[in-house]
Amino acid sequence: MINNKQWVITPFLVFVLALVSHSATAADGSTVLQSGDFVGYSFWLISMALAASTIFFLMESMRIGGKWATSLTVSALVTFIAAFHYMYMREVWVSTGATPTDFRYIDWLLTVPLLMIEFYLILAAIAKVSGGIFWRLLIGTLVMLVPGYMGEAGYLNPTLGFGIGMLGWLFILYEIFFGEASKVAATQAPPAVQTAYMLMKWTVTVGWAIYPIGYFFGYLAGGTDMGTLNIVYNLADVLNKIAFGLFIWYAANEATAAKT
Ligand SMILES: *C/C=C(C)/C=C/C=C(C)/C=C/C1=C(C)CCCC1(C)C
Repeated sequence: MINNKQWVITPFLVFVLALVSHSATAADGSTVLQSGDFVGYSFWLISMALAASTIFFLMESMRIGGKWATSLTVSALVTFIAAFHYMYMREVWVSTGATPTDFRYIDWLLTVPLLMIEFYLILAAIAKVSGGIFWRLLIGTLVMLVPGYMGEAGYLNPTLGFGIGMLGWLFILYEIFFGEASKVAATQAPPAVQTAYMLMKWTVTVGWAIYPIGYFFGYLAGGTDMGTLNIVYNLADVLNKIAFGLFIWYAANEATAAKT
């Protein structure tokens, strides 16, 4: 059943996305994707996958609803924000061949805290959890990203920025592997939520490692091929943003079905 809300939101989204992607075909031809530009292809692929995921998560948020509505809406916000940024990044790459580092960090500043909050939200959907989980994960993200940006942009020594950023990431990993969040998940979560938590936790460990590795090769180990680095980042975001949302969707679906 399609309800009123869905009738309003779906055409709105299609309109916004059409508007943004329009700019990708400028009249002078400079921003047209060249045949054989595989990095450019990967930018297109992820932009569209993110846009489609946004519609999916929003529709599912309204269908499943209840205690899971917020987690699914946040998944949609993550893919929506990233879809927008990717459309701009794609243009930067296709028209100049430059790496859109600033856009990536602006995107991360919004999407990474939202991804972290998901750990709190999926636990809050099934148990009573303290706000401490929320705040620790949020602070961990900022400690990871802000010095990382300052190091890449030249406001801070690159090694120092990297080192502080790594501590932020380790702090996050500690919380989700051994901290309060992990204890709530292990003792109170139904099986589907435990599975989702486990998959999300490993995404933050393995999937997220791509970014510090890219930083390391790009800034500390004497430079790397920017084309390859961009493809790797683009594919990593399929796991880190879209699959991450799907893990939550799985938990929402199963936990809701188990009750009815
Ligand atoms: C959707 C985008 C995501 C999940 C981006 C994640 C970014 C990181 C995990 C970045 C991590 C970094 C460090 C751990 C050390 C300092 C350098 C950073 C910022 C690249």
